[in-house]
Amino acid sequence: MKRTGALFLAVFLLLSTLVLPGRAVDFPDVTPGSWYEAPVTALADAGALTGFPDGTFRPGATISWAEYVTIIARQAGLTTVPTSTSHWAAGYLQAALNAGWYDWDELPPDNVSGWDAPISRQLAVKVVMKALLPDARGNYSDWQPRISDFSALNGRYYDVTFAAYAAGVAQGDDRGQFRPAASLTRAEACALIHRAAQKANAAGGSDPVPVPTAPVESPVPSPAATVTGGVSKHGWLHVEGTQLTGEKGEAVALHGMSSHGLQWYGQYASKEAMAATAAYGANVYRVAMYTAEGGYLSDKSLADKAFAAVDAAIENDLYVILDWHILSDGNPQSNQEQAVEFFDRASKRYAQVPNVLYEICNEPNGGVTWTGNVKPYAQAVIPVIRANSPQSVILVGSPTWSQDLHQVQKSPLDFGNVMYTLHFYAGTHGQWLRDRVDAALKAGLPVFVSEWGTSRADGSGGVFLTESAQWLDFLDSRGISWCNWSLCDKGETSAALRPGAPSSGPWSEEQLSESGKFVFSRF
Ligand code: DCB
Repeated sequence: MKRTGALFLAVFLLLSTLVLPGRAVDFPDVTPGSWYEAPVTALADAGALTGFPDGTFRPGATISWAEYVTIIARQAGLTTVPTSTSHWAAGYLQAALNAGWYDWDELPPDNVSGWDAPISRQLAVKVVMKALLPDARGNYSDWQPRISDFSALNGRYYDVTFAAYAAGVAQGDDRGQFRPAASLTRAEACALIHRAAQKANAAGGSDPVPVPTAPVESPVPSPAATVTGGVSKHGWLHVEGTQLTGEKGEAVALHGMSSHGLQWYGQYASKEAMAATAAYGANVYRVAMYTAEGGYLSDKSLADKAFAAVDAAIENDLYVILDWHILSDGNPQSNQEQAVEFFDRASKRYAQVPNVLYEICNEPNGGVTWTGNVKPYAQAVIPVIRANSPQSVILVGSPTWSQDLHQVQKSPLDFGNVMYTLHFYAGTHGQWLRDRVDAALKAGLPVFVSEWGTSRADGSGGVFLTESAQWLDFLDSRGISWCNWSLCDKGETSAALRPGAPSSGPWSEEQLSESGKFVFSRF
């Protein structure tokens, strides 16, 4: 009896996934004439969704990650890949991850219970756009003002959200809200996916889009015979006017790589990896010590990794930036005590060492202001560093992921040897941000680009080498220092190395990504 039951169920499930061409699947709980009837029917007819074993669709139920990604994967014709996980959607989820529809820190592959949890709207939009309309674009100035709860949107999803609005795939509710962190119902998800599928069909693969492509040849310079590095040449740095300056009064611009998160890609912060960048002409390395996201706050031993990386840079005669990498913890004040403690320890350890620059807050974001949050934080942390290491140069971020120099300008800090960081991603930030840099310089703010990428602001997309070259020419003409995000082999376009590249350089041309070749040629 039990067996027959199981067999019956198996046959039933099999039948329920088989869709006869041209025949609409009738779900008893899909209301005829409702706003979601057409999308649900179309996706069911296309074989992208099957409903539940009892024949229902459950339009009002919240959709999970697994359900959502599976529908899109079927719609897009993605082939499952074998995995060792027994979850029913594992093959599709792994394939979607491999295809870059989402990132492993958004849905960890080892957190199977998360697969059955609701997917948020911002992630739902990301997945459907990456899968069906990867080339769509929308811009900040058009769409930011039309999203009434824009401040709730995680910056990682700006680009993809603007693209979805511009393509007519995403739309706000009747109050203009996107509600990025909320879940979606199964009916809403189908409507979203169906709209994207229609747009994708309309685009029809017919147009070989004449994208203004970047220069294809990215010259790989041969590593210099002698590595001169920087510190033995320029000694202790200081700031004169807006210019970073060496011991003998010479203008200095630092160029080099930033690590990715040490908790994930610490192996690329090796002495050999840094030496390889120095051989291409780099004279600085940035050590990105995340605070949240599995970083220092939850694992204090990350400080030792960071110090080991700083030591490796010193051995390479490189300047080195010790970066308190706040990101999802957008307000630096939330962990000010830990920052004070960390920088006290670090600046005691490196008190006599001219190599080290301190970056006290990577990217404040999420509704913080300069005068209300970042400035008071800096006023608390800087004196602690100065007490131990009076000469060191200190880098300070600003709101909106270190883009808001115009706020800083109205109320700069009263300390010498401080520079303000400006971060940009060439596929997202253009002339308007360069104009902001010029205005800041004019107002007397020393600017340091401690992080920039050849990709869009989420670390992927592109690469945008033409735009990157424009930015670097701009920085060069103003003597501004920079570090590129990032020296690692993650499968994202901003990474300088291709997946699988060894942690110790030098790397072959095949092991460098498009971005890596370009950036190394610009040291
Ligand atoms: C910055 C962060 C940096 C982030 C890069 C690219 O964030 F400082 O940590 O790196 O820019 O987004 C990315 C990695 C991913 C990783 C992710 C989360 O490349 O592999 O999964 O961090 O740890 C920015 C910069 C600018 C903007 C938004 C972000 N912006 N952001 O202008 O909207 O949301 O992360």
